[in-house]
Amino acid sequence: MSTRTIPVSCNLDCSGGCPLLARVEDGRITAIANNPVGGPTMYGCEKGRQMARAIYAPDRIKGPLLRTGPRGSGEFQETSWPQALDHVAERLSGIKARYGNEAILRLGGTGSVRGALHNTKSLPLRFLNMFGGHTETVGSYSMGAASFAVPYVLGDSPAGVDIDTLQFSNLIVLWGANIADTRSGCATEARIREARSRGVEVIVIDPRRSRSVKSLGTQWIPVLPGMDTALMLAVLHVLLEEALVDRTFLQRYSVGFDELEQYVLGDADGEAKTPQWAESVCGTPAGTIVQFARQYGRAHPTALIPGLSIQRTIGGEEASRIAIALQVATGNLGVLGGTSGSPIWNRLPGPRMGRIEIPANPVQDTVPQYCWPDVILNGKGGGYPADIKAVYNVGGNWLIQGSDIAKNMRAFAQVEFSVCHDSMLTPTARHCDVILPTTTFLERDDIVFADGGNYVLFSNQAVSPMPGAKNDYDIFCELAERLGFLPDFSEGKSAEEWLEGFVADSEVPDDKAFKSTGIHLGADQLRVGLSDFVSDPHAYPLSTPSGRVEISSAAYAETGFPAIPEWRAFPTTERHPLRLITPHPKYQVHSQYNNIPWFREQEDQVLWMHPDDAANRGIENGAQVTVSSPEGRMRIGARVTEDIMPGVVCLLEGVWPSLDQDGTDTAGAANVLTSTEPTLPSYNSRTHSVLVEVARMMA
Ligand SMILES: Nc1nc2c(c(=O)[nH]1)N[C@H]1C(S)=C(S)[C@@H](COP(=O)(O)OP(=O)(O)OC[C@H]3O[C@@H](n4cnc5c(=O)[nH]c(N)nc54)[C@H](O)[C@@H]3O)O[C@H]1N2
Ligand SMILES: Nc1nc2c(c(=O)[nH]1)N[C@H]1C(S)=C(S)[C@@H](COP(=O)(O)OP(=O)(O)OC[C@H]3O[C@@H](n4cnc5c(=O)[nH]c(N)nc54)[C@H](O)[C@@H]3O)O[C@H]1N2
Ligand SMILES: [Mo]
Repeated sequence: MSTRTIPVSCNLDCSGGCPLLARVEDGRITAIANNPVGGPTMYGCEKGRQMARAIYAPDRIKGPLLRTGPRGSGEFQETSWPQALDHVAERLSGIKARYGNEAILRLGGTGSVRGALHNTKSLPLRFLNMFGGHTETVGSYSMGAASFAVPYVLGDSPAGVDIDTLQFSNLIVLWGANIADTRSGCATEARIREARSRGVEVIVIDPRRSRSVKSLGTQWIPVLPGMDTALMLAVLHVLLEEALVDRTFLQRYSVGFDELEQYVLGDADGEAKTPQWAESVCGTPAGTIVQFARQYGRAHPTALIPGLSIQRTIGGEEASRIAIALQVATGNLGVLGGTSGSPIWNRLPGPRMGRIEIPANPVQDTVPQYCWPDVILNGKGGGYPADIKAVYNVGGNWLIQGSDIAKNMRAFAQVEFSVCHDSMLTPTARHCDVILPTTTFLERDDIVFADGGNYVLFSNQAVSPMPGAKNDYDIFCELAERLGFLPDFSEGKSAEEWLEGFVADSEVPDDKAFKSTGIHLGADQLRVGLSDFVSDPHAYPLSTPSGRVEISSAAYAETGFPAIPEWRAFPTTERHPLRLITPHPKYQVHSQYNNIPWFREQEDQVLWMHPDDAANRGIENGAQVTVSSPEGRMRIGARVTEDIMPGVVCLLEGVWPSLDQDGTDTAGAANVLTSTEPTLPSYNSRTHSVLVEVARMMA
């Protein structure tokens, strides 16, 4: 029997590549463990360690499929690779000839998004742009509102910190961040635990008592979803009243605080943003706000770590802006142990390394990602730049991960042609015309980037591709050959040659060591973004119009929203008096692995509900309930628990739906309830601003 231990990396979309070791016996993965090479703080989680269950899952697609029944029926016939590829090439050429390249919409991208080569975003972009272009979506499900708003405040300087700098924090505030589940880098949880063991206070601000509160033993401050801006205004009110604002810091590094101050004090609109005011808006007790603000104002440095959740709301743009203002007002931006406050708080460039290039898209017009089904359904008549006729989906399951599943199904039904690369027959794949089965990332070599950390990983191929599956790269090469642009697409290189070229074009000194250890660590692990600006704002100005942090932004005001971050109301209605949040599952990345029993069984899919809300509706723990929103309906079991605030209900995202005849979901697929109406002005996701009603099911 041959046994090998192979350095690999997780390539899932949870903000970090984690260094792992795969044990391979007789060509089969038998175990996956942490790779100790990254030191004790860098470790993976069960999603990576149990990944073999996904690789060997019986429902891996075993060969190309052509649809035979109605879309979504699941009726397909198996076909050969040459036939499937001929068919795709022919249909794409036909669409291009009849309607132009803008009629092709690219969907997906996050499946394997950290790879230098086998990247489910870069490869289809390279392919489609070389084919003559396509309609591209802009913004993102993850952090669209923040990506839009933060540059108005900070310009384009990387505003992240290396996670190891948390060793120097005196207070850590997880503002809508649930690190125990969502990871946000492979060392984040370890660094927070380490801080706890030093006696540092960690505070979680969240509508629910999340696993982070429980497993990290932190303080929990409840807040109604989407109301973080209001809560932050009240925190500022206390800081101002108690002279805990760092005026020197503000003056040196920012513009526009006086305008925000007037708004906080109520000079601007007659309403002081006091803790009492905030209590009525946010559901957070006024006394708790005062206590928290004092603690925050006095502890220095404070790492304010916003989750991306706070900007996946109506007004998420403002939450992103005011969180930065708080860190400036308390002198915590750009200092060791602090953060910028941006929800994109951990992104700094990693080690220099080559990667597959994306040529410019000849089709200039773009459409908002969050509204892709509206683009398909309404086209030019609805004010969008193109009439979409074809969908090219690689590494995405947006039929169910996009908001409003019923609308997404209508959109898929309307296109003339759709193709999907995936390893599993996802609900999105079931609605496509052609499915091309792909490898998963342990079936190929790749270089894997972390989102923020100063390291890069070499993930060695652990096993041969599963029967019938091909790498996305090879699929695109074969299509490019049929369409006449293979020499441009592949540049005559094999996958191995691409990877060798990337390493040659990198700062990695020894490619053998890189492959055999699986990691290259950059020299400095304690980088603080914006520290040069803080050391000398004249020598290192920001790229904002003023060169400083723009707490008030004239450029932002041109979007039609106020120059300063103001709170936005999102009132409940009589029909839908509860607020639904749909956080990310611990044991899945989104919808990935939901079809695999072990992962699905780690956590019950139930609706969390506060005892008061349950009692008002005659609902007992474990009862079956219906959840309804303007978009759809679901039947599900209720968990009655004090772990969630009154007025809020919670359902994990990522479940594959099971729809009744009338469209009611019985599996717990969150997006039957959500809406594609975006937050403005960024046109991005608001999946944490959803109103629903819950009712007991009659026996
Ligand atoms: N295990 C796992 N890890 C993941 C992912 C995954 O699917 N599974 N997905 C990855 C991806 S792509 C992303 S974008 C990130 C997402 O990272 P986040 O957006 O931070 O994750 P969420 O789970 O949506 O929310 C985090 C916490 O915020 C709370 N919350 C919800 N709404 C609000 C609000 O309005 N205000 C406040 N203060 N709190 C709120 C939720 O209850 C939850 O506990 O996670 C990444 N990590
Ligand atoms: N209600 C609600 N909805 C949400 C969210 C929420 O918080 N609440 N979060 C949103 C967020 S932040 C995000 S990022 C999106 C994510 O939504 P999606 O991008 O749809 O994410 P996944 O479900 O992970 O789907 C990725 C797909 O890629 C496939 N895949 C993996 N590796 C490869 C590969 O190498 N090649 C190919 N071809 N395919 C591969 C997987 O099998 C899977 O089907 O969901 C969003 N949807
Ligand atoms: Mo995301």
